[in-house]
Amino acid sequence: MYTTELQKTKAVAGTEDPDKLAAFEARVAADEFIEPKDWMPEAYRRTLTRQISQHAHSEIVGMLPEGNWITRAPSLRRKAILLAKVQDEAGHGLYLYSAAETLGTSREEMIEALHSGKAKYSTIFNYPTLTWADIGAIGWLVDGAAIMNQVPLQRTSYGPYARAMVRVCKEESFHQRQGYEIMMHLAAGTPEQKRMAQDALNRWWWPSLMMFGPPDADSPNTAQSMRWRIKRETNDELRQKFVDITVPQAEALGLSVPDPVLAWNEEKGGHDFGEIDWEEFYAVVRGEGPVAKERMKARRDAWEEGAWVREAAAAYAEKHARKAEAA
Ligand code: BYC
Repeated sequence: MYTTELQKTKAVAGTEDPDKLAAFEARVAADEFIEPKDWMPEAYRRTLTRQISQHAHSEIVGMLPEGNWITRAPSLRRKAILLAKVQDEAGHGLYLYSAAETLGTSREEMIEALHSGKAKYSTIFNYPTLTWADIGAIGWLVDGAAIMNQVPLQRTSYGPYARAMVRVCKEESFHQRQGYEIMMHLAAGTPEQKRMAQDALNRWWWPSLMMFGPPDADSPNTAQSMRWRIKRETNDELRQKFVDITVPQAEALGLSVPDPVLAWNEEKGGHDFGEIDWEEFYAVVRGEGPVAKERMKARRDAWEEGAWVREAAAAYAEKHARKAEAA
């Protein structure tokens, strides 16, 4: 069994030293964390840099749809909560960029890859937030999907990524609850408010299911990432769990999930659900999402307009380094 796994890995890792690779594989198999200074196959380093940096970009781009609603939130309490949530997302981005930097790629290089369109970020953030109910739906569904994906990542094989996930998951749980609480208020409100909540669920349901990535059979990275314990559960497994947890939550709100095929399947102990529009998914991945251009423009503008802050911080750090040297 182990030899087979190793052979498969060799095919991916190509020219790696077989002894080092075998020792690495054994550590992963024993559930040891791999740390930044440890030897690792180049393909492992590349996959992690890709996944962690894309995860970081998602957190930062994910601030935009909700940030749009801070000034329009319906009360001071809602504004304060939303402001705190958006700040949390910035923090998640920072832990994740730091975790990715430990693999040897600088933050500037990662951000340049985002701005040039080379690096991806989650498809979900290419959809517009049209009403206040969308903020409820994002917390409930988008943060809910994010937690489902991130809880297993607390046990991912790369130490800095796993440790970043612990705090991220705690904060995401709060985010999910605040979104669900918004939905509870709207769903129990006036008929117009309930309609807004249903409309938000209709628009965010399918994009939330797409967050888990392509079906396992069409996912080029899953098999290797499962072997290296970067991913602990596959895209389809996590998607199924998300559907099974979320459907009763929609029922409790008195809202209906926009899927005519959705039904409990006693035999499999889970829901059957309709086919996801994978053409839409791949179009959004290619950068053709409804508000993709606005999102990238907002990020590029923020980077350019924030240049003076980075320069000031660098000048300050240099001044202190000089002082420390002189002392
Ligand atoms: N969107 O082989 P696959 C948040 C790409 S932020 C875009 O299955 P993998 C929040 C994939 O990158 C939460 N692209 O890939 C923030 C790959 O392309 P490349 C974000 C996607 O990596 C603010 C190709 O499709 N969470 O919650 O094994 C406010 C083939 O896919 C997507 C994370 O980033 C997608 N949805 O599995 C509120 C979690 N799906 O790179 C909330 C960490 C797939 O080979 N990431 N692609 O060219 C992961 O767990 C994994 O990377 C994925 C994909 C499950 C997403």
